[in-house]
Amino acid sequence: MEPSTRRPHTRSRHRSILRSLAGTLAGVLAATALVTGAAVGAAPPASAAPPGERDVTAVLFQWTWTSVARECTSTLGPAGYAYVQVSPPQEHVRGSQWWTSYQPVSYRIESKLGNRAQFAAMVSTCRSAGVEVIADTVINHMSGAPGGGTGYAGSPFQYYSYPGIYSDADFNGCRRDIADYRNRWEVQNCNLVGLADLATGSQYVRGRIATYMNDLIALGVRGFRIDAAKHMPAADVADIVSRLSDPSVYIVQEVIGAAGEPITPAEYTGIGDVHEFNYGRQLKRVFTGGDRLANLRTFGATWGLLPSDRAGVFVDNHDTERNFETLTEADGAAYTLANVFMLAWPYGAPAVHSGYATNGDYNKGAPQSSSGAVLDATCYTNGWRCQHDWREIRNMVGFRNAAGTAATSQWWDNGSNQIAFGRGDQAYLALNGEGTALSRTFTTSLPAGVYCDVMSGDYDPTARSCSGSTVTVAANGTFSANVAARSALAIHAGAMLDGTTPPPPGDARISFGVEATTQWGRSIRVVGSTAALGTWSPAAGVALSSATYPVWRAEVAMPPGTRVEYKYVRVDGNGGVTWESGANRVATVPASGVLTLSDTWRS
Ligand code: LM2
Ligand code: CA
Repeated sequence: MEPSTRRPHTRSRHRSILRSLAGTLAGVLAATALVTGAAVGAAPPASAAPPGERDVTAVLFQWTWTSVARECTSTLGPAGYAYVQVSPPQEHVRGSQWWTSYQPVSYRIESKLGNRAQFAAMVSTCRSAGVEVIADTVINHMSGAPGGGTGYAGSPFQYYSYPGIYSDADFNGCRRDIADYRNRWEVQNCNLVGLADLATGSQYVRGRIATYMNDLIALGVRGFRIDAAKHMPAADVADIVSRLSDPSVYIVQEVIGAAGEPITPAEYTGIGDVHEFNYGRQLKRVFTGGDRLANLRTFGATWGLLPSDRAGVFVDNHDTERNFETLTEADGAAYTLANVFMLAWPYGAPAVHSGYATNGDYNKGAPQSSSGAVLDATCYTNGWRCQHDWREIRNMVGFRNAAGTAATSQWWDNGSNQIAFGRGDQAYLALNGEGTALSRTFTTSLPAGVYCDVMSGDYDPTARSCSGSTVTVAANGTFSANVAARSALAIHAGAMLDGTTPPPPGDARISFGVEATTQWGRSIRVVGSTAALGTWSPAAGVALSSATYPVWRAEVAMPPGTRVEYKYVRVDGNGGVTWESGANRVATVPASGVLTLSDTWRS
């Protein structure tokens, strides 16, 4: 096999959907206002991008469904992760190695990671926590040579024979291993490391694969990583995806680009996102001294990477942490800082890999009992690394969500390995990749105020407090700080401390805030009796930011002393509007300064 050129992964597509949603939201809202019986107010204002556009995936590699569910509630949802990607859920060959997951023997949802009921419960729990599930799907092949037996859930099988599912004729005729990656036909029709290669050109095989994926959709899955996509012609993948019952699911395809190969990632971008392996490779080069961090100023498509809106990116994944093509968690600060940079930088849809210690053993399966049962993961025990929960990484998810679609601004570097940049007026990162401290007055586009440095501590949105150090941004946007060697400083609008900066006099406003857990793609608006609140028309109301999810918030300036009636509405991905129940809420704009409301959604 050829480690650097096989395994494609993929995830792409939701952002283009979000983007089109952004464009149509105002119009759809205007239309649905009629349907829901709301009074129709003035013409809706041009709508900005909807709040709640989030794109970070946590990859909980080889986690049991029970532990994924728990982690969604305890950590992924509160941190603002949009997705959790789980390991392949179908029945597979028996064995203690992790890679048994990549040798399907049936499409029963019963594997070493849990059974169907546990999978369904996990999806439901994660969705309630605001986290959608991406399933890793292995559809290019079935099990490897030589033989058969019974799969994890008891299904009998033989190489090229999976009773009731596939028989010999459903596999490509090549039957030998891929040897020459410069030969397109061979890469797509022969066996990847001996794995029985499905005839994805066949109608029956396409239909059977789509039936499996649609079963996952019926269980609530909202995205797919398509394993080994490079080993299937793009037309075959496109045909399978066209059969999905929900065309809005997120697709990210594993297509490992490599110099000199005829099959390229770009061939697959019409289907969905494609994993950009050169992203992780370049970050390894830059963060290990092969280039200066200052050159990251232009990192993106001009480096020969895929277009940003088609790229799924990562610092490492389960394969590259084993073949060392990229940084791994064993690389210490370089790894953490590369993840921090990835989450701050507006390129691609980032995935944070979260694995377990292998102690140098490529095959080593996830921590398991003496009888071979994979143990539920508990962070930082039994070798579970939990990169998704490392403070710097976890808190950069909130930074990215707060930054939203803002472009980079105020770039600064020292010509070497100290860099800093903002994301509009929402967020600012200083990253010190050198071995000496960085002491400097930085210039930002942020509003004045006291911010929590979320690299040094956590921001508590309920108490509006910071367990780390704080940074005071002056009215001219500057702040002075010391950034220790090989560390970072990150501040953003979703982690500002209250009451430390007196508002300018006469600046009367209400900070509307409502705690509401929502499914991905949904957003919350406030609508009310005054013009500023859209005079009861949802389309003209005010979109709340999900930066402090599950608390949605937005400030609205209004004449001092005004009595307003208001309600919150939920907007779903199709533009459908759901009003919260009960009587209108009432508040009065203060004489000056901000009135901060902490409401709870009434379902
Ligand atoms: C992928 N992407 O395209 C996955 O990201 C990658 O992890 C998978 O390989 C691969 N494609 C197939 O789905 C892993 C692992 C291999 C392992 C296979 C199948 O990296 O080492 O191969 O899963 O389980 C193993 C043995 C290999 C043997 C093969 C078939 O390591 O020596 O080949 O099973 O029995 C004869
Ligand atoms: Ca193939």
